[in-house]
Amino acid sequence: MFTKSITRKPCRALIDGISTAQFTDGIQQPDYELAVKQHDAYIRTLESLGLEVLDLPADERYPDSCFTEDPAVVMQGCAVVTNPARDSRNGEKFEILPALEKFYTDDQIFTIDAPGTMEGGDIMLVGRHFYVGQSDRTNAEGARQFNEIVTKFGYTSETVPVTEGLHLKDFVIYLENNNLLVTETMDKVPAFRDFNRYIIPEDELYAINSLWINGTVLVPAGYPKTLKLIRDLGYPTVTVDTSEFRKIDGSLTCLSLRF
Ligand code: CIR
Repeated sequence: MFTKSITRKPCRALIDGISTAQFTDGIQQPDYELAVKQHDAYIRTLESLGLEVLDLPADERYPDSCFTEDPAVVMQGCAVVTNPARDSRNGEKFEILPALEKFYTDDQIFTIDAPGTMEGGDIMLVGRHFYVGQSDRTNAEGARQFNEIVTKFGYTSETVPVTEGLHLKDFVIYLENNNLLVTETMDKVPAFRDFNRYIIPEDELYAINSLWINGTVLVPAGYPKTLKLIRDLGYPTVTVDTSEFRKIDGSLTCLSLRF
């Protein structure tokens, strides 16, 4: 069960966030005002599911800083400050640290250091085992350092190649109860063979990044097939509109740290 979350308000510079969606899908820059409303609604949803949310102030220096999932990985008894791969995001690691210090002592906070890179979107926890996506953002050295840290706290980890795009959790997500939502590619990954795997259709791939919170699943608004699939699996669901974040490749898990 999660009891806490760390989020950060979107900044006006959000419109200049890193985006592949704008090129591949021909969509426009995000609407800042609408993004703020969607972010508020997201926080209200987390609160309604029992989380106490620390919502950090907007930081105009970092267009993508509302995606607090990336500069840290949090778990019971340990927090890892990552080393975001892109220059425009790297400084977010310094800004997330004071927030982590509210919940973790100095001996519980670790860092991924160069030449290691890592972003939290590549890290998926199942029980006490981490799947670490090796992607353009998380390299082998980052994964190695992460493994060394988390094993001290009774966790294990293994790497999984990310060959389709940004982060691991855009292509596979764990919904507890041994259930995974996957792409066709992730469906074939040996590391996932013992899970119940549900392939999300091509036209709804964005909805793979749904978010389990204390038994309920948040699903991005506008993906009816995925919503039905998740409901048919027996989960209560809440739809959350993330249209403005999608324009800069952001989705539900990216918008918070949960622990
Ligand atoms: C980026 O490219 O870094 C941001 N525009 C999107 C980050 C999304 N984060 C995530 O999936 N964890």
